[in-house]
Amino acid sequence: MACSNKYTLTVPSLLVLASLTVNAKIVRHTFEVSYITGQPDGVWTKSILGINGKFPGPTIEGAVGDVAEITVINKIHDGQNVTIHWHGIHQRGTPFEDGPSQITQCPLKQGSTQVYKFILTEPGTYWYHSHVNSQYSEGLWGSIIVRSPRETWQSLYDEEILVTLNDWYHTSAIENEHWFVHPESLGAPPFPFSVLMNGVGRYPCDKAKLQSRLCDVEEQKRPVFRLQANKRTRLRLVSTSGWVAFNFTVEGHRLQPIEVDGIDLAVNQQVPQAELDQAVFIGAGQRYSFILIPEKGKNKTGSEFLIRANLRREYLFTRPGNINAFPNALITEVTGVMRYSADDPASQNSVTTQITPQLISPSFESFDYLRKYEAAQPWSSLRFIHEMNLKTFDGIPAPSDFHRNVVLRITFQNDWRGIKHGSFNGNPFKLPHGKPLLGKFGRIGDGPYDPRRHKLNLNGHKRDTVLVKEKSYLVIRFLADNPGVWTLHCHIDWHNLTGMAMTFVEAPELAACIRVPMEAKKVCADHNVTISDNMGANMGRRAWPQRTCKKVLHNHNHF
Ligand SMILES: *[C@@H]1O[C@H](CO)[C@@H](O)[C@H](O)[C@H]1NC(C)=O
Ligand SMILES: *[C@@H]1O[C@H](CO)[C@@H](O)[C@H](O)[C@H]1NC(C)=O
Ligand SMILES: *[C@@H]1O[C@H](CO)[C@@H](O)[C@H](O)[C@H]1NC(C)=O
Ligand SMILES: *[C@@H]1O[C@H](CO)[C@@H](O)[C@H](O)[C@H]1NC(C)=O
Ligand SMILES: *[C@@H]1O[C@H](CO)[C@@H](O)[C@H](O)[C@H]1NC(C)=O
Ligand SMILES: [Cu+2]
Repeated sequence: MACSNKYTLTVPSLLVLASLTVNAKIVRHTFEVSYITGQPDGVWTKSILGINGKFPGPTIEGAVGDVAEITVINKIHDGQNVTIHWHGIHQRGTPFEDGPSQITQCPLKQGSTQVYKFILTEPGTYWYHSHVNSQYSEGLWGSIIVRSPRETWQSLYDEEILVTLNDWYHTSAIENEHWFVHPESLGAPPFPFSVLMNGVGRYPCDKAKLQSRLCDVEEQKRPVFRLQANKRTRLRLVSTSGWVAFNFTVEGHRLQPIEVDGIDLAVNQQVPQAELDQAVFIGAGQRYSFILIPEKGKNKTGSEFLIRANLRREYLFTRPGNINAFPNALITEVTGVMRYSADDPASQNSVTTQITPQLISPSFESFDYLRKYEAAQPWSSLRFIHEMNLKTFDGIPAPSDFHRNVVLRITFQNDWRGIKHGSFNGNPFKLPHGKPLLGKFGRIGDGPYDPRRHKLNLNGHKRDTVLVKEKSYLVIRFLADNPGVWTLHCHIDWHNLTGMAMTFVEAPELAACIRVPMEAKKVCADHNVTISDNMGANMGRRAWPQRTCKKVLHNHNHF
């Protein structure tokens, strides 16, 4: 069966070397994970996985070279395990901090604590999310901003704003999973109920009431960013979606892309404003940074613009009997507001003195259905960013040659019970029980592949999450220079859940050199699981002596 949606793959592969700065500090957070109640789109729900009683989770802000030290405490009351994955963070030398449950770590059981500790090596926009089942669709996520003291495009902006987009479900992740992994779903994922921007949105209350759910129109909110007309803004966009992809635009502005998934882009500042793009198509897990370029004369004090995202419904599908019985109630558009306020003389002075641009937090206002904003332009009239035309700032091309080919065929098939599984090469991934994989080899099927047919865009197009269109192919070439076990999976959470995942073991001998810290052992011990230090022991290969390890790992950060 062809399913008309897109696949997102995560490649936690690392292409740049870490560098420690002199002013490195420790970025500390404590995350208490528990269920909270709330009404992100106006509809009351008890199935929100919050951090410290809030959804979305706090934004982690740090600088290149800083050590992130995040203490995660599992306070989920019903016995669910939890882990956190730091999406896009290289984890060079610290693969055991990466998060995938039962792959690189044992999950934290109820009551357990784990201190994650890793270095923020690359500047850019990242995010974190649960890596247990589909918990992140219940809100267990947040954003990560890593700044550089020498930010590539610092001269182009004074302030920053952060916009997140995601799909939202009124049914709990456990209900969704049970329903989806059941023949009756016919492979149609749980249909989203609404879409959120910065954790807020709206769902029709009349429909909610038909479903016996409490709903308050007054609780339907939108984020409002107050900016100053004379200041220039960097907008960081993060899609924390579990399934859907969005069209995104800011009315009255052009988008000058400067970063994608932590990769700084080359920017041609000579391009006339009218030739800049106005919109972007963004899939699950992806990020962008843009400089917002107001169209001529539009940055007037007092003017307001809609920040607009529309879910691309043509990539979703449903079937009768979906766990969401009201697919047509989905409001596909979610909006925020950008408001240019009067200049604040005090902060005007700070333009010159401020070293790090400030992140302007939004306020949240109820939807005002009567209010008129500047007429929204139809999507078809907007110029979209062409992903393949983006060039990296460093201009370093992709490796021109390769040593190993892996062909992954993305397929769906029914098992004997009639449950539809997503897979790579027809082998739905199954999580190991008990001991996590760490350094164990899984077999990867190699298929025929003809590089002559697969012309690569070698001009340096790089990112960690890519969209693979239906009935098409994508070639990923990366330098295997980060020893460890890494998960490659579909970032459409529902597809991953049924098996569209696999593991890469990079440089197994070297990976075996990396010592698993006591902290990881402790988390496993909470399950009465003992893990050995030596990942290589799992592989039936001879581990290298420590002396060799030291020499070869010389260039890798690790604790
Ligand atoms: C939590 O993790 C342990 C160890 O992997 C597993 O045995 C247990 O079933 C998990 N708990 C739940 C609720 O999934
Ligand atoms: C992907 O699915 C596996 C189960 O096969 C699960 O353990 C893992 O946490 C899922 N990842 C995400 C990001 O949800
Ligand atoms: C609008 O932006 C332009 C370009 O950044 C700037 O020159 C101008 O002063 C701004 N207008 C106001 C009212 O601040
Ligand atoms: C998104 O943009 C594309 C390209 O202009 C357009 O064809 C499509 O209708 C838009 N869809 C939504 C839901 O906004
Ligand atoms: C671990 O072992 C101890 C002692 O045998 C036992 O009391 C405890 O219930 C076990 N815990 C788990 C998660 O199996
Ligand atoms: Cu991710």
